[in-house]
Amino acid sequence: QNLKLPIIDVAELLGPNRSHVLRTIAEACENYGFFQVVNHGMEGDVSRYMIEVCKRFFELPYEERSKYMTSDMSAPVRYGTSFNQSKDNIFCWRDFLKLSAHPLPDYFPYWPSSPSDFRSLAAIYAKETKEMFDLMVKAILESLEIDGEGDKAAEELKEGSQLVVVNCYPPCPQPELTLGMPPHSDYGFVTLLLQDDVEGLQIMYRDEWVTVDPIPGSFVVNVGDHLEIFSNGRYKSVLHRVLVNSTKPRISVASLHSFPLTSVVKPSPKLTDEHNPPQYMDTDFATFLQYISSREPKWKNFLESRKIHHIR
Ligand code: AKG
Repeated sequence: QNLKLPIIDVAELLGPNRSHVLRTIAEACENYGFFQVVNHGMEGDVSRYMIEVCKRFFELPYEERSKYMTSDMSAPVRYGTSFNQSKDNIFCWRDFLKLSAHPLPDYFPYWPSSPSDFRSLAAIYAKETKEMFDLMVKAILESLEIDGEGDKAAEELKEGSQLVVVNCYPPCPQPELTLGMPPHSDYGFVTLLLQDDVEGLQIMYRDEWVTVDPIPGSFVVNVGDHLEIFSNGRYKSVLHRVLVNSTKPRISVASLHSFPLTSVVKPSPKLTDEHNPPQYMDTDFATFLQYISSREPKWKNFLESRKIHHIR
């Protein structure tokens, strides 16, 4: 079953219809945890070149790619196929390349220098997705109607972290036996996902897995764990997974944006009171790292572990 996600037209968001678009954003974040953006301002060439140069990265000889393999979660560049290759019994049917991207000058020198145009194309892409994030986050926070609290969070998020995750899913001879990525929600505030024209992304909607129709040139935007916590559960960080197929390779590029790694993430005081107590414990990056390094399987939902169960 395929799902058409709510579509947000950024040109319209910036025009006289802003309040109507903000309501659509709020409803999408409440009901789907996902929406797609079009007319977002990124030139088609920037996204096309990014996908194309990433394809070439994954075609490099293994010796070249494996230079970036590491189990150090805080390394500025990580290449791999699994959460922890040396420990995990089951691998996903994907290769990934993770690039820390903000502030760009701090990380850029560590990015792969092969293919020779990789760094420059990925840098343009990272910079433009960061700009798109700043714009989307302003709108998402405005849609929560929390005034100054939203502005404060937007300022903090401007200096937050950005991780660009490139996923390569090769064709799989027996796709029904595996997944490109197991069910997970995204750690972070918001993810902006670019996919090529091959479908594969599925989201949990009304207790069923549904496939998201790729719209060429669009971005899929999804609520991350930080936003669910910050909105005290109003906006949903929804489980998603990736299917693979037997004929076509697929590339996707996820840009994950979070509060700064040192921030403590908590429900906005504007969204809690005596009738609506906080639904989540305060959370920081160290808690997340501890969680993923201490449990098997790693993709179990981190957010569940942060929920407060009030006794009525
Ligand atoms: C992720 O990188 O966290 C994803 O969920 C990727 C989704 C996709 O490949 O469509």
